[in-house]
Amino acid sequence: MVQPIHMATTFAQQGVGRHKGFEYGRTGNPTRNALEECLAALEAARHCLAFASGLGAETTLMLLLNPGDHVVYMEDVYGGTFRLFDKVLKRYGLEFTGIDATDLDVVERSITDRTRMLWLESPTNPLLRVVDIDAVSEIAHSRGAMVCVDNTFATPYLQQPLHLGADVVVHSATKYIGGHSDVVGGAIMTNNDDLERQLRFHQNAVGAVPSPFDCWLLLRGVKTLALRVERQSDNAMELATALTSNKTVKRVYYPGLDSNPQRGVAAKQMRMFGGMVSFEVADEATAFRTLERLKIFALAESLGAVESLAEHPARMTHASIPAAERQRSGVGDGLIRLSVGVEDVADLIADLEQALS
Ligand code: P1T
Repeated sequence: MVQPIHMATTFAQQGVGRHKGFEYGRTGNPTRNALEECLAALEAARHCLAFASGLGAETTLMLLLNPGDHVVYMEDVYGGTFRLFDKVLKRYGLEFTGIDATDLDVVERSITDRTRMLWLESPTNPLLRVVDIDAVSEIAHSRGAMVCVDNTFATPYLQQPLHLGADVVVHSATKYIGGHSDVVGGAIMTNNDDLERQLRFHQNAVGAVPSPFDCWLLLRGVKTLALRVERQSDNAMELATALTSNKTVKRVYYPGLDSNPQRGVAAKQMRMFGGMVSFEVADEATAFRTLERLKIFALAESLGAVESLAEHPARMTHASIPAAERQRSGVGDGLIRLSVGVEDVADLIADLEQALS
């Protein structure tokens, strides 16, 4: 019932090149294989490759591209993803254009002859905007570009982008897949055999692989994914609704609210609306004061675990995005992001209300 943790870094061979599937720990490991099989099944994918972190997975995927290739990305993405594109990969000749991918005309216009990939997050971090994965994939494919969806916020339980037309899915497994704030990990899923061969080569060549113990923790955590995410989604829906009637709150971002313009797309492609909620207060000082007053929500980066967390994107998770760009994509100084946990929702609402009072 429980996968062993195979710590071996190397495996004895019966003759040179004759072995039972494993040679060297970076190349392959039985615990990692078990994790990859499990995560592939969750995304209903033919292939999964596990990595040491979400960014390790993203970097390895992007190294499949060549200098001069163009990537169009949804402008509202995790700050670390933006930093990887802007500060690292641009130096290797890749070109990036950030767009509002909720507008299909903008998607159409942003694709050039050199566009190889569209990079989507849905729901996005931190504004929970929802991109129509099916519609964007159709446009991208008609122009010869592939679609990668960072499915971290939705989880494979709520949304399966490969079924919606995407070519590749990436995850920060650190979040909902692990679920307990005790392991950093990443994953890539695809149904494309050729892409899998290239990724498998790069996984070994680049070496951003997870430890056997980390694979074991992810296997353990993911057993309760559905239970956790259902509870978190229920809690988030109630909490977002309560926030809409709080007078200190200027705006609530949650795809499940009737007032959300993307609710229809979210309902079409997601089972529930997820455990992340963001909201705006008047300014940075009010946001800081609110965050410091919270008692049940911990003030911390990251998300997706059983414990509720709150953070300030502009100064924390998205601080690596230049202020002007941040403001343009709507991540203001009064924005607070919540990762809603599995606690009693009445306690969570009471905590927010006392902090906002
Ligand atoms: O932290 P890491 O496992 O490397 O994953 C990076 C990453 C990728 N994609 C999304 C959507 C993410 O949210 C993250 C990491 N995000 C946080 C740490 C955060 O607090 O938003």
